[in-house]
Amino acid sequence: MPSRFSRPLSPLSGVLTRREALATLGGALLPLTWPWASMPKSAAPQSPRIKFELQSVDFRVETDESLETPHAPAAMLGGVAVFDYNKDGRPDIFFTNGANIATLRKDSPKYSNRLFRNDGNGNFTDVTKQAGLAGTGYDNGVAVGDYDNDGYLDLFVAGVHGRTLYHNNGDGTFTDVTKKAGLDGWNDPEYGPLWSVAAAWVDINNDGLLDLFVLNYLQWNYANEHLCGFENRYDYCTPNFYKASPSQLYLNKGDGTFEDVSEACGIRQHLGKGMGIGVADYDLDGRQDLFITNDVYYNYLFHNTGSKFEEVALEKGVGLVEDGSFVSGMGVDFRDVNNDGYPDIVTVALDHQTFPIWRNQAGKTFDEITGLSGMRELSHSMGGFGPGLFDFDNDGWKDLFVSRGHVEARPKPGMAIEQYNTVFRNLGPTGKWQALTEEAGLTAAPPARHRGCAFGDFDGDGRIDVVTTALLAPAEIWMNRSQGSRHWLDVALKGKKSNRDGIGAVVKVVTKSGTQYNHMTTSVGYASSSHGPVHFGLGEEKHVDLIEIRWPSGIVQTLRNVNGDRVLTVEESQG
Ligand SMILES: [Ca+2]
Ligand SMILES: [Ca+2]
Ligand SMILES: [Ca+2]
Ligand SMILES: [Ca+2]
Repeated sequence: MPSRFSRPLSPLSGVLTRREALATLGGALLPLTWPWASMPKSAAPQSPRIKFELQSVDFRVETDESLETPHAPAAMLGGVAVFDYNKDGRPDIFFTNGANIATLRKDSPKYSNRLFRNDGNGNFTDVTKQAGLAGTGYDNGVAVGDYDNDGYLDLFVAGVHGRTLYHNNGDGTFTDVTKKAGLDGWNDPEYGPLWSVAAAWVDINNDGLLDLFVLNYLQWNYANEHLCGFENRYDYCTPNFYKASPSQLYLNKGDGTFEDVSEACGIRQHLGKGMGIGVADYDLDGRQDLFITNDVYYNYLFHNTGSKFEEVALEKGVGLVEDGSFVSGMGVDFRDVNNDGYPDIVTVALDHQTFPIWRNQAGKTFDEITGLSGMRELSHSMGGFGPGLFDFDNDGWKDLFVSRGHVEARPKPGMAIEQYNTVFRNLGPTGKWQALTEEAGLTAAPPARHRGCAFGDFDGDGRIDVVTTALLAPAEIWMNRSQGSRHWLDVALKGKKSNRDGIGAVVKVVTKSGTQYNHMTTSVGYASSSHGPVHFGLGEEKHVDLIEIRWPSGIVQTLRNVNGDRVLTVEESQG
């Protein structure tokens, strides 16, 4: 373990939750609503509703599915990335895609991964060939991050028995540098070929270089597939039929190469069936922690101690849902939902399992509030893959978008295979959610087996738009057309001492209406990646009194009296 994997930082000061305050006063009674540290006055249930408008895009996920002999990977594809690859200020879209399931090779043009350049005015142009991003294998997930800090965003593509690191050359082209970087370790000497569903860029040791976490799913191979029947017809098996895999952690050496530190960091020992990676510093000690959802198994919470990761999910209350059962944990978003400064955890699962939510209790433990927040009832009949916490109506409270669909392929009694997407409006101080599907315009596309979702402001109007994928069905761009003249501020980070993307930076925004928190991460949704400025809805406030940025380097930067309704680029100060 390199010695530089250590940089103690003092916790954020001045953040005291209501629970902490109560604890200080010796109060044992806990509020039934969320412990709001601050309440933007603008939030109210009667505020403008969230509305999306469907825009088509010429892409569909090709899985090579055959229900005569279903093969597990064909149910799990669909990672998508939103990122500005050519630095023109407009976010572009990259779709991962499948291949021949038997050979895991892209033997037809229909299997090509695709890069769509955003040319403005709603035009997306397919530039896959020029960019060199067609790919070769059965690709599942994608992670965006500028690993060499040259200002151009690079791509890691995670696949079934294969993976690729693409270096962005800055001229619209990418180069496959996987081998040179030492990231071709998909064939594990102990566990065999790995099926990587997703990955996350995160600076684990705060040295200014993004490290890479690769999340692996089941041990699978084509020749020995399990067949599971239902009324004499086959469908996808549950994960219980497959063995777990180790995940991988690669330390960025700063010279274009990476070192596998999975074992030394305490990651490899925890075999899992990983589906989602949430990245946040949940205890505000300045070090990035990781939350992993595992499919029909315990979740993992990897606490970063500065020298390694300690798995603390059960002791922190997030290892299982509150009834103690395993659920099909899918994607995750690890963000502050109630604006108390502590990142909360939102995951999604299948029908009848609900979408679990854990409230971070001052960085010490988590309480599951799925029932308390109303989410249990709202999501009971839903299956989800990708959750994303963004303030879609810019009222100061992060809402939850979920790309929905069932993992199985054949309809069964009481089970919807193809589903609409849903957005859950955060009702602010009440701690409740409002589910919007048809009301939000999301029935404009037919129900589908939705998988990936990624987020960004495609048209620069300050409203966060969404792109979703679906198996063997058209991808969907959801342009945000929410009504009302709510104000907003996008904070685009430019790290100097910290990593160029500012991944891990915590941004606090204070207006007359209250205080909000968000942080920079690209690991959102299922198998997907969203790289953009840190977004804040400002409600009725046109101005921000204070912005405080806590960079991963430890530098704290403060800006005062900032006008809203724009993208504010902040370069890391000298400290
Ligand atoms: Ca780069
Ligand atoms: Ca931490
Ligand atoms: Ca909102
Ligand atoms: Ca927009």
